[in-house]
Amino acid sequence: DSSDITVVENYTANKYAAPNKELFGAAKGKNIIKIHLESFQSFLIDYKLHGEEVTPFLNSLVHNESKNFTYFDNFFHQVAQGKTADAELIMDTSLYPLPQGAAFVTKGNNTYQALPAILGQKQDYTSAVFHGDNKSFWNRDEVYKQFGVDKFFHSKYYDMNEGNTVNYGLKDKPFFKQSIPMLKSLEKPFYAHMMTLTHHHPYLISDKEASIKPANTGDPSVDRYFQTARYLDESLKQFFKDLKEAGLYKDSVIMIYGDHYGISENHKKAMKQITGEKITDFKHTQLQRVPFMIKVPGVDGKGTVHEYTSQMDVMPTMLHLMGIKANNYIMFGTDMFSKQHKEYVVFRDGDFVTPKYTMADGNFYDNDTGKPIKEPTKNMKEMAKKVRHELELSDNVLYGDLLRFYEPSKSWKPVDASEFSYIKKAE
Ligand code: GP9
Ligand code: MN
Repeated sequence: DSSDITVVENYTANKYAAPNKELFGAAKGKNIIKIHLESFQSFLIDYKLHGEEVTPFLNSLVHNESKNFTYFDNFFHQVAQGKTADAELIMDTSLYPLPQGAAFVTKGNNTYQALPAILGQKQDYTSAVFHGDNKSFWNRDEVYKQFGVDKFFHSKYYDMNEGNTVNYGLKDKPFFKQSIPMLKSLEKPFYAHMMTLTHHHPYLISDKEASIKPANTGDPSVDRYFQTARYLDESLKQFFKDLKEAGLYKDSVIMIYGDHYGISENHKKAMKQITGEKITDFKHTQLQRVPFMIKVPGVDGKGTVHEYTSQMDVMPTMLHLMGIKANNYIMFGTDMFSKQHKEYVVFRDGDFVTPKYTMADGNFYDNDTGKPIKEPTKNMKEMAKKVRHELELSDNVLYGDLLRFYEPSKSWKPVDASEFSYIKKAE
């Protein structure tokens, strides 16, 4: 009931990290372009295959050649069975995914206080999602209404002819190309979420479009993983060029993230060849890093930041950049740029990572040596308990639909799902 939300509120209020003064409001009123890198793990960054960089364009952003980007090299995904949908949930609500199923599907009619709705209500942002797949995949066309997403450009908005599609849907190059006029059509300021798709298991690409040879581990999906990553990298390079030509680059926040792993734990043998190291439970957990990088107009990029961060932290970070206090809402993450940012990364199964040690498959490991910690300290055990408690509180929010009972402290109007529709006219 409504008293349960008070317990959650007390917890998140206590975890809150106050904004970094230099950045609070730094991106207020700027367009936000959020770019989803499907199945992209951080080990691809700077990786060389056959003596070549796999993702030269992303590497150039990481190395801050434009002096604009900040890259977090210790950023982790936190998804569970909901995969892409979980990443979307975590980043737009700062709640944990569910232990079973996808909240997008099973809790698609819940009340949310999501980033698109907050930006819409407080700063008159238009929010839009771009994705070349059927609108009902992952129940997006229902849950986006609860999130307050104004426009959803799905498969019906794109030319999905045979040459343009592979695997789940639209190829990334035509996706970005065709998205430009739709992006231009949005009322400003906008919050646009561009969701790529080609770099998705089983990593299908034609010989003609593959510009790097597969790896040669003998594990076909691992071997092709590098080819679709290269294709994604090329599509991004083209998108940046097109954004510049459209006059949408300079004055926009650009945020790039990986949604989850692409190589599951069923490929440990091949991954040993790729990384040169045996894939222990510890190593597997460390491989759950995905890229996170951001450019804020008028703010110098910081290059590479080593703070331990996760998808959960994105929403409070964005709110603070927009000049909106994150403690007005229920959020389990903390602002990545805050001096008080909480440096522990929680996974759905109760495992977690801190800068010094890691819990992997229920066991503690030392990050420096990768060896098990025989006698975990009292602090470590308490941390493990805290992590499970935090997951339980978040689950209570979703299972009990508790945000129905929570009134954000400043001028909040509950989202009315019936005001949104994603049916394309003449569909
Ligand atoms: C489908 C795409 C893939 O629209 O989001 O989802 P995933 O399989 O990665 O969850
Ligand atoms: Mn995905």
